[in-house]
Amino acid sequence: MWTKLTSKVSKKNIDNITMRANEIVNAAHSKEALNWANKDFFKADNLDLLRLIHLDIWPEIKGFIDFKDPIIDHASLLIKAPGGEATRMHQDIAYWGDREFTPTIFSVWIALEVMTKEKGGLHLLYQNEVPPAQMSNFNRGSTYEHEQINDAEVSGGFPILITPVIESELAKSMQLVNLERGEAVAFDSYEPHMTLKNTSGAPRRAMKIAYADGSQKTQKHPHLMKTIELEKQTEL
Ligand SMILES: O=C(O)CCC(=O)C(=O)O
Ligand SMILES: [Fe+2]
Repeated sequence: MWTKLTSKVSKKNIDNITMRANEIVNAAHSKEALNWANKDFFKADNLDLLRLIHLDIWPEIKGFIDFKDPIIDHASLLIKAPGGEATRMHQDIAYWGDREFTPTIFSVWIALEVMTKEKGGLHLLYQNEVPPAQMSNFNRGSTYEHEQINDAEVSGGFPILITPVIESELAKSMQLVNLERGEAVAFDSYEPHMTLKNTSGAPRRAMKIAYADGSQKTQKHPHLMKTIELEKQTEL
């Protein structure tokens, strides 16, 4: 299940994160280095920006979900280098199965620029779109069969994939989600998704914030922080 958020990230916040993302792109010496930089981007630095971006979207989301202890499970920059490989179809639950007692994690995928197929924009199943008010029904899906592939590089660093027969069936109803700069979609951990190879000649700039209910966390994986902790911080 997924929904396009009505709220958008402000131009000022997108401008700021784009500036910092560009520094990462320029400093990375390889596609692999860029992948790791993406994952670490919001861990120690850039929490000031994460807070501002969170505050742009969270008021809308908060109204529709009922978490006892809202946390940010993780947040990443999602830059796909020019020529960066397709991220083949998967459900995030295949990666996150041991993180929670009951699945609650959902991702907010934010476009830092206009998304196209050629850039490697996000593709989702059109029949799974719901209005934002139905976010309360997130994470009640089921898991398709996945397989682990050996060479993670062939799939943009995502090595657990929906098996080929199911993938080609689902692919018939997958579509690019059209997103302008600052627009975002929220999708739950059962939502099959993929992105194509970036053939645009320029880096694709996106980011995600994965929210969860901390009351369901196992100790298998550290989380970033509680939303109230992030909101409280004034001098990051
Ligand atoms: O942004 C992408 O290319 C794919 C990201 C993805 O699959 C995820 O963040 O779960
Ligand atoms: Fe994913």
